[in-house]
This record gives sequence, C-alpha cells and structure tokens, in this order.
Amino acid sequence: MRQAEIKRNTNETKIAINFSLDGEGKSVIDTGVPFMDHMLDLFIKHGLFDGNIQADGDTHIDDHHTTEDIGIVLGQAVKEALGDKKGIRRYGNAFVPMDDALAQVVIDCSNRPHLEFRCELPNEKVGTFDTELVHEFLWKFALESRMNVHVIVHYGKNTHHIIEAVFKALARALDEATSIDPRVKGVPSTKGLLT
Ligand SMILES: [Mn+2]
Repeated sequence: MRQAEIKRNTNETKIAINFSLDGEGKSVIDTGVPFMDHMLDLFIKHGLFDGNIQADGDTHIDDHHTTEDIGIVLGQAVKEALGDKKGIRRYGNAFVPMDDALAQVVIDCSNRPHLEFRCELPNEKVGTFDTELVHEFLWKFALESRMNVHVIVHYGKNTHHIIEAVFKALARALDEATSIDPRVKGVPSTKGLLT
C-alpha cells in the first residue's frame, strides 16, 4: 500500500494526516479552516486518493499557520507514500476548467523542490480565507514532497473558481505523476535515483 500516516505537533498547530495514493476519493477532513476543508475534499476526490486530514491550529489569530502546516504534513505524507518511486510515471500535467477559470498544474516527482506560481487572484479574501495562503500551502507542499510543481492559471475572473481549479488540477497532475506505468522498470531517471 502506498500510504502514509504523519502527525506533527507544534505550539501553533496540531496536524494529523493519513493519506493513500491508491484510493477511491474518500476523505474525512476537519481543519478548522472551512475553505481549506472544501479544497482538500476536492483534492482527495479528484486525485482518487484517500485521506483523513485533521488539524487543530491557532485560527483565532488567522488561518496562516494551519494552512501552511497542512501543506507541510501533506507534502511529507505524499513523499513517504511514494517511497522509492519505482515504476511511477514521474511527470503529470492537468488542465482543469471551472466556469470562467482555467488552471494548469504540471508536476515532476524530481526530488528537487520548486514552486512556479503563475496565478493572479483578484480578491484578497474568499469568505474569511486569505487567498495569499494558497501560495503558502503550495510552496510548503512542493518543498516537503520534494516535487517540482508549476501552477499556471491561464485566465479566470472569480477567485473561488480559480483556486478550486488549481486544487483540482493539482490533484489530477499528482495522480498522473504518481501512477504506476507497467512499462517503467525501476526508477524513471537516467540518474537511477529520485530520492
Ligand atoms: Mn467551490
């Protein structure tokens, strides 16, 4: 089973994630940040992962620490679930439209963390959520999963739609990049190592 269970406790947040790459899209999510609950729910669903994501953070201050730390722990869970990366496709590319918005995410499970974030979010807030935290989440996710993640939003007017399209494209690109291709023998790198 390509699965991982990770807990991380700090003075700012307590995060517990149980994540499976080879799931059915089933999720149990309670982060205390409603907008992130919505995004993580559709991330698990559209990636056909399974995930239990629980967070208890200092949201009385704002959603920054909790959102960032979920990115850290989810990234660590993906890295651990991937293991030695034998037999994976390695690259994934997904376009997802959401009404007016079109997002693209391209992933390389390269072990060289990078986030390219070409995404303009018209509104600073979606509900009570600070939309600048989308970048914080994705950067920590890329860093801790040790992936190269390129996010390109081609266009879009509605901030909720743009962010939702990004999370769905992230899910689908990650699903493709981490899926097993029976033609791949060993690790898909001329270097012979992706860890
Ligand atoms: Mn929505």
